[in-house]
Amino acid sequence: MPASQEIDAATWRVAMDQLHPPVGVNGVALLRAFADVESSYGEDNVPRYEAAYGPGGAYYERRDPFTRLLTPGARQLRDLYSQWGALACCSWGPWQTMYVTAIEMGWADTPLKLWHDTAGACAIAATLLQKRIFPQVPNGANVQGALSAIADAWNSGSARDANIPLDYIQKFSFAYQKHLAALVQVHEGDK
Ligand SMILES: [Ca+2]
Repeated sequence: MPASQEIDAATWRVAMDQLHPPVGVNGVALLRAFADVESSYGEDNVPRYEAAYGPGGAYYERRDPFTRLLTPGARQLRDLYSQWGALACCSWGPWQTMYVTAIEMGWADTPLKLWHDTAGACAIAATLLQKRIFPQVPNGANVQGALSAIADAWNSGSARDANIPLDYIQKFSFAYQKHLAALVQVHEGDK
């Protein structure tokens, strides 16, 4: 297990350049809150095996209901599994990003690098938010509505399905407010 990874200023700069959050939402507070909720801010960033992504799991076995052929996603998981075994079915790093998700977001390196390269993992988390999460925020949502949709999409994969992880949304919203307040305090201190 590596030493806990401090998330430094350079890491945030990498991510901030990529983020265009919904109006009224602070991108850095978002990333900090997810790192907080997912791994106690990098203190607890051990890889976690997600059974749904491995042999016998729902994503690994998913087939087209008509043709019975494996879906492209299932084929991709199997390719990664043949290369990395169980490492391909884990979430990694301060943001606990699934390896396959990181690959889809442009990660071109190993699972272990996703664990150890905090700046790289932060950039991938930012890309995930930008490409896959923000587009799920309903038009005209207020800030709390946007935060709820973002937390729902991050945790359950979709903000538009029946699975609404209320505990996670609440925990995330609390962390977001905490990190936002800390950012404002730092900013006020600059004056
Ligand atoms: Ca959902």
